[in-house]
Amino acid sequence: MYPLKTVHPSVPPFHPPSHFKFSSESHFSHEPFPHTGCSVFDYGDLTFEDVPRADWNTSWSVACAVHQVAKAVCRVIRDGHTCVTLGGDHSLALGSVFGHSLAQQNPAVIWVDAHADVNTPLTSRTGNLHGQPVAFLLHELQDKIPSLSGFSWLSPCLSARDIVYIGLRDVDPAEHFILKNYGLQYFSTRHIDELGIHKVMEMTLDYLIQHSKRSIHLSFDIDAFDPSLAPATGTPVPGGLTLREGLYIAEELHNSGALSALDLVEVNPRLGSDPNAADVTLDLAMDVILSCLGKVREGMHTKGYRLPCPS
Ligand code: 5AB
Ligand code: MN
Ligand code: MN
Ligand code: MN
Repeated sequence: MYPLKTVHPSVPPFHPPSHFKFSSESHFSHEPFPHTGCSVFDYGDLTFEDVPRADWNTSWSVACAVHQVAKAVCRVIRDGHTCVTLGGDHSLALGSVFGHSLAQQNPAVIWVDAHADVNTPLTSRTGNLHGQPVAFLLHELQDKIPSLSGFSWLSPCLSARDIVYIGLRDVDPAEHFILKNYGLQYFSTRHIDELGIHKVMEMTLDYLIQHSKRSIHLSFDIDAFDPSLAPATGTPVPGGLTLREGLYIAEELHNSGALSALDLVEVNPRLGSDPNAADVTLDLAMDVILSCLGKVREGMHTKGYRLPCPS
């Protein structure tokens, strides 16, 4: 039997914050979340103003939306909870990581993704803001970022040494330049092939945590997985993580005890070639979230559990 440790779900006392509601959808469940023993408070959906189609990809509309995300994530973490943010495209991490950094000093970021999302507005060949959030967040790149309308609330909150990438396999030339020249730590899928996911996680946590106690922000882009597992996403790239690698990352982050925020992004139920695409992708996203919150593959039982005896 390995590891020699027994897992009991513990249900910590949970008090839903009385002062805070996003929408009438807010909902507190006293039932432990399935398989995890966690209590869950659904803060509801954020509501965004309607944006005319012509403005969909303008920085202003994205900036307003992610500013709301930042304020929301900050409050959830200040309330003492682990914040799960569901997306939606990866530009939301601009808000979630910034919001996390307002609530807790110097969070460490683990960016699980096929892509490095570190283009600047001047290097991006697509103009997609979801390919750029890391560049906006890094102190080291600030002199390379033009001022964009709507982003005056945002200031860089990460240094290059605060982030580790896992799963990279589609990196633009300018992004590769940035990774190499600014000393960003990354494990591409080739590194995972070489080292195994166990070693990759050990090195990631050693590098980010060392002796200091700091909180972890996991920004998990579903396209890190192989497209055969996660077809309903916008920019699938062949040769991705296996289910077991993805779950191992999530379980290790739960075991670290330091996970304060989780983004699960780039799930788009409208995409994918067959009718099952959305369902399998959503199930996979759910599996990652549950593992981050304490679900373990070996199974679990409650502390006072007794086997029934025949009467
Ligand atoms: B995602 C690309 N590098 O900048 C770009 O899905 C892809 O959040 C970005 O990781 C993919 O548009 C963004 C070509
Ligand atoms: Mn991404
Ligand atoms: Mn991606
Ligand atoms: Mn994508």
